[in-house]
Amino acid sequence: EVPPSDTITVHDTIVVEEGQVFDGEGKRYVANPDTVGDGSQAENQKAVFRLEDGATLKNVVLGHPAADGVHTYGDVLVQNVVWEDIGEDALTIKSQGHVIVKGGMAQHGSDKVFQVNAPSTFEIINFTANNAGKMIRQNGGSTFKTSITIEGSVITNMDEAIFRTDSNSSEVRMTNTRYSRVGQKWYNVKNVSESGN
Ligand code: DGU
Ligand code: CA
Ligand code: CA
Ligand code: CA
Repeated sequence: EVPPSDTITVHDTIVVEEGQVFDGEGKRYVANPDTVGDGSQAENQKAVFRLEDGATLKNVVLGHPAADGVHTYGDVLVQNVVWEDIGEDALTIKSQGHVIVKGGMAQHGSDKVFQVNAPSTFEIINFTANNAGKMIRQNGGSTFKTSITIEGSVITNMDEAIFRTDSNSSEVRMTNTRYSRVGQKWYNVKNVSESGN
């Protein structure tokens, strides 16, 4: 538990510039609901963190309200980041890249945890996801390819699916992962491989 004294209110999206590392040192970041977003299901809220190409975000706790969470632009690393209460969604891949989420946890989302809005390689390693609609959603109606790997993770209480897509070319590989109550698990995913789950 992060003490209230270690909570930082974000009034304007924090931009982690190209190639930079932002280390939150375990502090909790919450959005100013008036300037960033209230964490409801309203679209067009701002991100708490915007990660440019080559950025790393680590050791951050996102508290309520988490607005539109984390937005990624390119190849980024998200390490040991905890969403205590997912906002509109937790993280969105906004432009093409290789996104790695390693360690950390996200819980209590009304709908999506991870939103994929651009072609990508998306690796989720040693992550815990609990209580949301779906863990991963490729933007509805989009037909680009995303290649997803889920490794060594724990996924519980998804109403609808682990991954939902409308794209015939997208794929998921899930290994060494424990899951329960995840709805239909794969929703319209044409290319699935699983081992050790
Ligand atoms: O087409 O793009 O829910 O990124 C509708 C919109 C919607 C996105 C998405 C997101 O799909 O806003 O949060
Ligand atoms: Ca949304
Ligand atoms: Ca969103
Ligand atoms: Ca929530």
